[in-house]
Amino acid sequence: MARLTARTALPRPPSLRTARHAVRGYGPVVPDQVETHFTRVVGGLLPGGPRQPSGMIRAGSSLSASRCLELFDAQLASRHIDLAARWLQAEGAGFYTIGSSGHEGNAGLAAALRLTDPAMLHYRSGAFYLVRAGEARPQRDGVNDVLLGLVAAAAEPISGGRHKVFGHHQLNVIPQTSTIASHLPRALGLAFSLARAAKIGMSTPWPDDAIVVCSFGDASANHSTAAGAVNTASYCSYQGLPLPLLLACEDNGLGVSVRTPPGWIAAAQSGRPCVKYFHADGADLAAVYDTAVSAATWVRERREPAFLHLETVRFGGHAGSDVESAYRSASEVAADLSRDPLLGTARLLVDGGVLTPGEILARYEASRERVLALAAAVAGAPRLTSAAQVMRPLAPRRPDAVAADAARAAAPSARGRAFGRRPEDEGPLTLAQAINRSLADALAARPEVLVFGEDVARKGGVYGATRGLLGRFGAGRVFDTVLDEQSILGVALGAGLAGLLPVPEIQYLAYLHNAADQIRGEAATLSFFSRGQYRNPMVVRIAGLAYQRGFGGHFHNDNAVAALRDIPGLIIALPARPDDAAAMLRTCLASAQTDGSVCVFIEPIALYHERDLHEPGDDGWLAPYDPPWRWADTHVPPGRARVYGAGDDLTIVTFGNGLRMSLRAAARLGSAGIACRVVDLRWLAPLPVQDVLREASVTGRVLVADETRRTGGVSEAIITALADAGYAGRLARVASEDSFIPLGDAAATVLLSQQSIEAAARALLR
Ligand SMILES: Cc1ncc(C[n+]2csc(CCOP(=O)(O)OP(=O)(O)O)c2C)c(N)n1
Repeated sequence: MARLTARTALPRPPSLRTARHAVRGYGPVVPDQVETHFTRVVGGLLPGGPRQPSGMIRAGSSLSASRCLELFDAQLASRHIDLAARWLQAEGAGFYTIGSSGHEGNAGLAAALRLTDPAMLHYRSGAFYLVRAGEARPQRDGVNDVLLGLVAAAAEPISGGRHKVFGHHQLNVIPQTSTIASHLPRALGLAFSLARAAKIGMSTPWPDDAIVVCSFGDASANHSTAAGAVNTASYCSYQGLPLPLLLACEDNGLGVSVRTPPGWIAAAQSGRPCVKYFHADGADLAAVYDTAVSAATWVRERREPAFLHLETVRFGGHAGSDVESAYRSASEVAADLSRDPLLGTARLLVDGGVLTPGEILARYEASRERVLALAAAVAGAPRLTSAAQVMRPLAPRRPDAVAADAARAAAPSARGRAFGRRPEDEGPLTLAQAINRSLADALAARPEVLVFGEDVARKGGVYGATRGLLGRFGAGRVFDTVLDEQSILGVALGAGLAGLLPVPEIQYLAYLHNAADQIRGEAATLSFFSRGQYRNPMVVRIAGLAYQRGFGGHFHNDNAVAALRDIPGLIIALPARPDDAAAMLRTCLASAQTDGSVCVFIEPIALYHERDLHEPGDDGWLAPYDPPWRWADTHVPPGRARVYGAGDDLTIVTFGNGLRMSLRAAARLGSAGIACRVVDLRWLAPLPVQDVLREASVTGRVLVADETRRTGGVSEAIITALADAGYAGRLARVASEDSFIPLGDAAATVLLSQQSIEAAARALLR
């Protein structure tokens, strides 16, 4: 205690904010209750007996004394990083204080795994990260990595100052967002994909016997995202699908202030089919290590999932800002002190004759000094200072490479096997047929493509868009999934990470919404938070929009795209015509494969089987399928519109079903002497702003015909883009109502129609 008191009197540097480099002394770091308890109890320990002859830390354990000492060092450093985090924040130099104190038993989990086992870590898995860093060759100083994260330094190795995460490419630690449990579907998907890649003869960045580890908290285990992922792991394993996934729940009994009912995690997780449950006391490093070795061996050898339940405590509240005394009594907090994992390891080391109590305290003190000195050294590290710097890794784009890749087809012999009759010889196709043939071409040309979703394989899709693909390409590449959109997207996230090219299907646009975070929070952020070191290419096909005849109701006729449109970096394709669909699907696949893009491909259901444009039987909505030798010429880059007609009176800007209605309206308006040009956006992101501006300025009269909702719909963006660019001509819009879509004929009352487009056009020209 005397030493701690003395340290608080060390001279304070002039100001950490200006101290860019290492400082010789540092400001007061006041010992807290946990530290005081630790030093007092260790100081009172009696020296232990002789070392185990086996070299292990205690009889019956497989944890060696030397490894235990290494892990103790990681635990000490992790504890002191938490201290440093609060100190840095108090000094105005740090931005993150959620710590790992009380959870340091997870060092034993890290030690039970291999460096090459991909890990997605809970934000309290600090000791795990430090152990991993120590295993790299050459060794990394994981402490520095984490400290750089706390101060949002641009030099931080994974996110480059964009977020405080545990992650490092060399360490196979994939960074996670702060959305609890959102990483479990990805972990599930990666485990699935490691096995699936082997089955279809593809390699991944990880060894064949790698296992995926994913840690999370006890409150997080209740989140539907976690529950869904665990259920899907169980569901897959139950069917005999290999799924090398180790789920590690770090159970401290609290989710911020809310108590997890005692025994809940064991009760909820121990009886799941085909998910083996393991339990260990997180304060007992040897027990954690031994149990984790058993769990990892189980997963590795059997390729079956396991749930490792580590009981821990949480010291220091949820975060630095959390006033724990508001919801926990002092005696309750004090009762946890005896379960301090550092104390547990100190006892192991003393009892095992490895260190004396004095040596433990000296080690503790040395670790403290080292971590705080490193913290002082990073306190002034340069941060990101411009939007350009921040956004650089958001969505890298290489248009030329994408164009080249989009023109890549399978060899004629492989195409011959994929198609009985070549699609270019079939004559004009519908939208659904064009998508189907394009998917077949993609499966033939790109061995890493997987096509999956609800009902996509045996049934061939609700609308037949994937019909016949299972038979031609096999169940390894075309498969039905469990009915859980989060898991479907999770499989895509993991498959992309594993180097595959997933093409998941969301059966209806309305059903994207309960899983949108897997695109918004997971897929779209990975490149951003890893400076492009990790990416999850994917092309998510979504059947959507309204106007289905005889098949109504909101959920099958959803026209809400706002939840997608504001996701940074997302590519949103919305083809209306068969030829565009084929070319744009190729673009999306190439963009995903080349740039790692996250692409959403919205397919207008009502146009899937449409044949006609103006008159029944005119076949005006069909289009022939381009043979591969034309793909380079017909390439459609993201963000390029298509223009129909060259009328000088009015520019109609539209997309999707609105295109067909607008072309019909334009024909009628033309008969009345109003000459229109119709712009099909084709891409909702990036929006073809330049094309719209060009076509708008020709006529000086713009009507936006938007089948999405008036509020949050696409027309808002078009009109804003025109205003931003200084467009001074006449401007109007007609959109669907801010309503859900009712069943039956009533749907027409709230939707954009050909009549409303025509009427708005006439009004604009009046
Ligand atoms: C989806 C989501 N909801 C809410 C939050 C806010 N939040 C952050 S941590 C947390 C508690 C998590 O508790 P637990 O999973 O037990 O982990 P612990 O912090 O106790 O280690 C909450 C509610 C969040 N990050 N994500």
